[in-house]
Formats: sequence, C-alpha cells, structure tokens
Amino acid sequence: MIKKLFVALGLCLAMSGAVFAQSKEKVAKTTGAKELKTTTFAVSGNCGMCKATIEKALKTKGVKKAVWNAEKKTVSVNYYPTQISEEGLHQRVAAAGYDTEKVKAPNAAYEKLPGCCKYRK
Ligand SMILES: [Cu+2]
Repeated sequence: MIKKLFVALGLCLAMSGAVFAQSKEKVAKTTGAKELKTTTFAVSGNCGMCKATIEKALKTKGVKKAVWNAEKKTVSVNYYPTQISEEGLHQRVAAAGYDTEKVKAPNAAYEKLPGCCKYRK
C-alpha cells in the first residue's frame, strides 16, 4: 500500500518535472533573440548588380548576413527567427524584383530592374 503511494508520488514528481522542462523550453523560444538560423533558398538573377540588389534587400533588422550565389542562384541568409520570419525574407527579395522559390516578384518591381538584370525570358 505504502509502496504504491511512493510510486504514485514519484510519477507525480516526474510529470511535474516534464512540465517544468517544457515551459522552460517555451521561454527559451520566445526570448531566444540570440538564436541564429541559416537558410538557403533559390533566387533568380543574372549578374553582379542582381547580387547587390538581392543582398541589399535583405539588409534589414534580424538579418546578420546574406550572400547570393550567382552560379547556383541561391541566397544564404543568417537571421534571427525571432525578429524576421523566413517568409519575410522571401517577401523582401520579391519586393526588390527577384523571384524566390516561394514568392514571385510583382511585375511592377520586376519591370524596374535594369535591362541586364531581367532574368525572365
Ligand atoms: Cu543583374
């Protein structure tokens, strides 16, 4: 009988411990401003000017580093997910006139690109 009680008590403690660990993790997620993430995604483009425009578009709060690779046509971004979402990164590149693998650039933004940068055939 007493033994059973101890087992129940032990179970209780183990469970509250798990809950505690979980809430701690949640706190780390919401306050983890220092948590740096890297993502790489496809972005259309042609030349060095495209590179400059794409990288400039990503120079914003929450982005530590953005490098567009003209050969692979991908951009690698180091960013803080608590300050900008991955979706937000795509939106910014698209708004500058460049299609990403997820977000197509609006025609108006694309038309503003210099002739050498018009990557759509
Ligand atoms: Cu270009």
